[in-house]
Amino acid sequence: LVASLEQVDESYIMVKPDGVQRGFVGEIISRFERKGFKLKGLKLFQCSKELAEEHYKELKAKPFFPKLVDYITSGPVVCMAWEGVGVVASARKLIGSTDPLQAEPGTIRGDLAVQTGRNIIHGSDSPENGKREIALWFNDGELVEWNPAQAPWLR
Ligand code: FUP
Repeated sequence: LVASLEQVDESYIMVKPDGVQRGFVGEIISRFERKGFKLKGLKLFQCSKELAEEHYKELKAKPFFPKLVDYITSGPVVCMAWEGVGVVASARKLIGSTDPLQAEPGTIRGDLAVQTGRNIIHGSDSPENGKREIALWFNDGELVEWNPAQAPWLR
């Protein structure tokens, strides 16, 4: 086995309320599994206004901030922690541009969404924010360290 010199990162990925309600949870999880990333945490969760405001605190001054908080708290979200080489940048490619009309076909937003304010999925924008957001959305004990290579089922 060749040791990878690449950075192993963590990304916080979240299916937003519209993605959950439209039935895209399975498809979104599947895209990350197929790419080759490792799931470390997963839950369905109704988020509070306070948590939504903390998650998006860098956008607090934006005119769309109150609507964004209303949107994220409007129903359950699916919270995920994914690990892998370059997962933060790679997830953003899989997800596509913030504005789904600019997102390329083949990306999650490009295939499944229309409006920026209803863009079905969140992905961390830096490895630092990946760590920050996973710590914000998950409690200790909700994240699992495991090694898929040790699974004997396919051998
Ligand atoms: P992204 O990293 O692609 O999620 O994009 P941003 O962090 O720039 O924006 C976070 C969320 O704010 C977007 F997913 C949707 C919302 N948003 C708006 O509603 N209007 C805007 O003009 C920009 C962002």
